[in-house]
Order: sequence, then C-alpha cells, then structure tokens
Amino acid sequence: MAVSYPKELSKCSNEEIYLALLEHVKKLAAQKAGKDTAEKEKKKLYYISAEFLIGKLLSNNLINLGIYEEVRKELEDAGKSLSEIEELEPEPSLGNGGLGRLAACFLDSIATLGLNGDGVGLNYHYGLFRQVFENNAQKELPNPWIEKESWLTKTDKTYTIPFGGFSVQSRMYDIDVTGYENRTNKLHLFDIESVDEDIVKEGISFDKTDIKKNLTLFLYPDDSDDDGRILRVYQQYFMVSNAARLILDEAKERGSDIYDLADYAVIQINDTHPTMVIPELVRLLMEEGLLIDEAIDIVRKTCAYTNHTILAEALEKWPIGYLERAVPQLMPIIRQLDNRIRKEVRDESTYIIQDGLVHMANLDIHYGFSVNGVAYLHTEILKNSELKNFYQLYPEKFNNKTNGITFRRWLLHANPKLTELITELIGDGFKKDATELEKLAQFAEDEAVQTRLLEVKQSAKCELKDYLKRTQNIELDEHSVFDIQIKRLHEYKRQQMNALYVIHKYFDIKAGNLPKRPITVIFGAKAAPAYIIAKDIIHLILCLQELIANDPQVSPYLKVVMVENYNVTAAEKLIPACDIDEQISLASKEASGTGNMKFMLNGAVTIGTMDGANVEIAQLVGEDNIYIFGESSETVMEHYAKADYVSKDYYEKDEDIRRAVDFIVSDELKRIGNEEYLERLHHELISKDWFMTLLDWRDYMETKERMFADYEERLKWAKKMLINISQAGFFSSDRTIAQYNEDIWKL
Ligand code: CJB
Repeated sequence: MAVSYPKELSKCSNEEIYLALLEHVKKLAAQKAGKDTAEKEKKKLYYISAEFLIGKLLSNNLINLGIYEEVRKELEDAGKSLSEIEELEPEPSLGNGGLGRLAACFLDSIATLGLNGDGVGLNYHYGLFRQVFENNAQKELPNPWIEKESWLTKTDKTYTIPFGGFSVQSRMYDIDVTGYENRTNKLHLFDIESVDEDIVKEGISFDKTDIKKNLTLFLYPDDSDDDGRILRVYQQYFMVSNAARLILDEAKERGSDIYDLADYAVIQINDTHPTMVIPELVRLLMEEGLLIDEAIDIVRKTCAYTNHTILAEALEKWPIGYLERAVPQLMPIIRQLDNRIRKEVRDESTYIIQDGLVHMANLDIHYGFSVNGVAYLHTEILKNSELKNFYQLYPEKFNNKTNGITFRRWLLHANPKLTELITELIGDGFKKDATELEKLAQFAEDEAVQTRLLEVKQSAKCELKDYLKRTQNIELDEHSVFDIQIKRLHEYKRQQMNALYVIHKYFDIKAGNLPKRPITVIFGAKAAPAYIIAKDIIHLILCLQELIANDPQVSPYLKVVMVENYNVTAAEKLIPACDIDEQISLASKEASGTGNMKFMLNGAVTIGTMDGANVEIAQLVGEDNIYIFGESSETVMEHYAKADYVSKDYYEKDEDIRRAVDFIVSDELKRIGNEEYLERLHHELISKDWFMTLLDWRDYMETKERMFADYEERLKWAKKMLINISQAGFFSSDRTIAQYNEDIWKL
C-alpha cells in the first residue's frame, strides 16, 4: 500500500492517518480523472442541485477505489481502527434530506456507470444545522464542515456574477466523485471569498441582508421572513449563473459552436431550485449574439426537470419584486418567456407569471423537454391531478424515474457483515448488477440461511447499541425489537401517529398487557427551524422518552429514543440495525421516499402506507413481506377535494384515539414538558390534523400489533427479511441512472 504516512503507522495518531488517507485518495482519484475520456465524449450531463447530501467520503472513496479492505487490514495490523479514524471526518451536511441525498447517490451511480456527468451546487460553509436537545426541545447550532485539509480542491475557475446594484466574484471548488471501479467525475461547488463566518450570532441567526458576507454561509437559511426568502433567490441565481457559464465554457472547449449546445450539454434541474438556469442561459446566449428565438430553442432542447413533491409549499413561486431587486437582468427574459406561453397556450393556469408571482415549476415544464416524477404513484398523480393541465399540453414530456440508492454506501459500507453473507451465498456479482440479489430468494426457506441472517441483524443491533452509548450516552436493549422512524420531521410523514402509538402502548402496559418482547421505538429527525408544529412533535417525543424511562412499571417493556442530530452518518448505523421500518406518510404525499429502499436492502420489514415507492416495494415483495395499512391515495385526495375530513369525529368516536390524544395534555406530560407546546399540538390534532393522522391511526395500531406478534416467529420473520433483500435490486440508483440516461440524457 503506497499511502505515505508521516511516520511508522503504529506511532501515527488517528488524525495523522486520516490526513494521509485523505491525501492519498485525492491523488488516486485525480489519476482516474486524468484518464478522463472527456475529449472523445461530446455530450455531458450537468446535474444542478441546491443540495448534495454527500455524507462522509473516506470509506466510500476507499470502497469505490477498490482499496478498502487493504487499508483496513493494514491499519488493523498496526493496531489502528478505520472506523475510529472515520469518526474524525466531519460530515458535510449539504442537504436537508431525501432530495439532497438522492443527488449524492446519483453522482455515485453516474460515475459508476462511466457516464460523463458532473454535479453543480453551492459550497455552503455551514451545512444543515447541528441539532441539540435542551429542555426536551430542539435547538439549532451552526454545523461547520470545512477544515484546512478537506475533500475540496480550490480551482482557478472564477466568474463575475451580477446582482441588482453590485456583483460578486465566484470561485469553483471541486470534490472528486469516484465511481465504483470506474471513472472520476466532479462535484463543482461555487463559493465567494467575502463570506464571513463571524456574522453568525446566537444559534444560527445572522444578518440576512448582507449578501456579500452571507451568500454561501448557510444551506437554505430560514425562509420564514422576506429577507430569508430573498437570500434564497440570490443563492439560486448565483448557483445557476455559475453553472450556465461553466456549461457554455466547457461546451465550447469541446467544440460546440453554441448553436449545437444541446449536442454537448444536458442539464437536469433538480426540483425548482435551479430553475433560473433557463432564463439565465437564454440571457447568456443572447449576450453571445444569438436572437432570443434561437436562444430559447437551444435551451428548450437542453433542460430537463425533476419534480420531487406535490406539496404546494415546495413548488416555488417568487414575487416579481424579489427578482427585480436581486436579479433585475432576468425579469425581462422571464416576461418574454411568459408572453410566448400566453400566445401559444390558452390555459391560464399554466402561465409563468400569475398574480405577481413567478411560478418556477411552470417555467421548467414549458421550457424543459422532460418532466419526471420520482416514483410510479407520484408520476401518476402529477399527470392525473397536480400537473394535469400541463400533461394535457405536453404528454410526451412526462415520464417516471423511480428513485434509487447507491448500494456502495448503503450496503457495502454500512453493512459489511451482511455484504459478506450475501457474497458467500450468491457471489459478488450483485455489487455491479444489483438485480443479482434475486438469487437470494432460493434460500428463502433455508433455515440455516435464515439463522445466519438473524445473527447478522443481531450483530448490527449490538453495534448500534455501542455507537449510541459511546456518542450519545443512550442505552439500548439489543434483545428488544428495534422499531425505527428516521427522516425529516414533517406532519405529512406522521411521526405524531407513531408517538400516539407509543402512548397507546404505554397505557396497554400499565393495564398489564405486556408485550412478548420489549419494544424500542427509535426516532431521528430534524425540524425546520421555523416549523412550529414539527418542533412540538419533537418536544412530545422527547417528553415521552423521559416519562417512560422514569416509569419502572413501563420501562422494562417500552423505550423511546430520539437520536440527536440525525444525519447520514447516524443513518448508516441505524439502518442495518432496524427490525421494523416506519414509512407511514399520508398516502399521496411522499413522492417516493428512499429510506424505505435502504431499510429493505438491510433486511428490515416495513410498515407503511400505499405511498411513494412503498407501492413498488409492496408489489415486488408481496403482501406477506410488508405490512400495508391506511387509506389509499385516491380516498385521501377525495377527502381533500370534498374538504370532508374532520379529525374531531375520529377523536370523539374512538376511545383509544381520544385517550392517546388527550394524554398529550395530561398532568404527567405537563410536569415534564412545556405546557404551551403540548396544548398547541393537542389542539392542532383535534381541530385541523391536515395530514389526517387520526384517519389512519386505528389501522396503524392494529397492523403494528400484528407485526409484533409475527416477529416472534423468528424464522418466518427471517424469510420476510430475505425476500426484502432479494427484491431490493430494482432500487439501485444504477438502475435509475441508466433509465435517466436512456430516456432523457442520451449520453
Ligand atoms: N423531497 O427532500 C425533499 N425536499 C423537497 O423539497 C422536495 C422533496 C424528497 O425528495 C426525495 C427524493 O426524490 C423523495 O424521495 C421524497 O419523497 C421527497 O419528499
């Protein structure tokens, strides 16, 4: 092994080893990039995204470079531990959740499939806030990740980016993205030098108006006020103006005469955040001397849009006033783009500018050549209801690309013991072709294999126990059932439904109905800093955690754990250890979900609604191997259409629901928690419950009871685990990316 350590390995500190490995990996990756075939490759993909939730990179890079085992062994021989060394690496949390993590999985697969494609985003100095709990409530702290030596490489690419009244000088930083035994691509992150970390005050608050100092300071600053929202516009324009200039530069370098740009570049717009790339490219092409018609034609052939949600709040609409202030040069172009639509199209609901707002998704759909949803059901809902008017205009643009995950991180790295067992059973072909996992199905009835699988799960549970003890001083009982819900905190994801189940179980145990085996309900979730009810739900969970831990009658049978600062690193430990995976969103609201895929791959069994990719999972594993409950998306959408869901009816007619909901404002909980928060959540559930928690609660509770009973038949349960793993191949992001390439990018 040619890593150059500063002294004899056994005498190096972990810090020294980490830095030596960092340097070595960067060197190896650069060599692969050196062999780049870019000149021969005409067309290149640019995946523009405001988020790339890449997670720690050391192990993943070692795996993809094919040297993980060698390095691990060498360190072990010198008395060192690679996993301890990894703990020194700060996690770049450059994303909020699923959308950002998907972008990171995609970059891995693009490089692994040997495709010519780079990511383009922003170099936030602070990633998503670090979450701490104080007085049973979430507090947000800055989350720095850039150190003197890091995965970032400073390049000499800089651009002057104009804003209303001033301009800034950008600089591009690169992170190598090495595919599994394949090429190295780049993640380009743009930044400006004048960013000033000293303007951060109390928690994560800072002067939102000082753009030169704050432009790339934080991932998505709090957008609960106007200044926060305008800053977001500045960030987005900065991102796409840099991207557009880079794309034009590189296309010309490869021989484009600009008129043929679409033969040289394809742009994937990840949700509406990078939408301004459309008018910006038109503007830059016009600066090069093209007529607006010519420029629009070119852009229309170059841009493709992915929609990740039907929640109205995430479909951005910017007030004209914001754009006029931040990027006045863009508004005339946007107006022209809108005017054309007004001439071509009758349906006013599709216009780009409506009531003083610029509808970013409308811009994407009219001026992109492809519109895709991220799971079968989601795409159907887009076509048949949310974007129906657009689908009628452009049926040929709509297509589905069911999400996927990279198996390098979520199996090979996160779960080496399971990887080893699978390899022993079916060879290692699945590492390159995930569908080979299907071969595992032949062992479904094999008791020896079932037993081995249960042992692997048990050992992952023990590892999680050690990890949480070491890092958060949390005690787990590894013989309990691990029931896990980890994802962003949002009412539609319905952590509150799970919390109401916990309360129900608490009463059950008090009444002497003891579970056959202790249950550990584990949550991990960050709430957006301005999302009050989400924070109230965290507060409730933390209060329940405390109440139950201190109740000697209940605590031997039930434990609630809210993991602090849930992030990619924590997910890598939690997922392999999971028995029961919670995917309980209100049907129609979760576009896809990708945690569900990671869990099944690691042998968890899912309890879920027919929502997002759960639908496809259910179809693949069959009803014996997933626990489906709740109303269908059709029924839910009908309730919304008729506005006939009244949560109070469920509260009044179902005693168990009433007892659980009312416990939120019980004296027991009020003694532990904040009365105002508890009252607010209680009131919300009874008077509004927009995401219909109470509608599905009884079915959820009964399904969960059935699941705990089935869990006791250990070998039968192991069969379910095995079937889940064997069907997970479809959810490899290699498959997803191959489809993007086949249907959209055509590289
Ligand atoms: N998603 O994470 C986000 N952020 C958004 O603003 C909109 C959607 C999520 O994207 C994931 C990747 O496509 C989906 O799996 C998930 O359902 C969706 O909520």
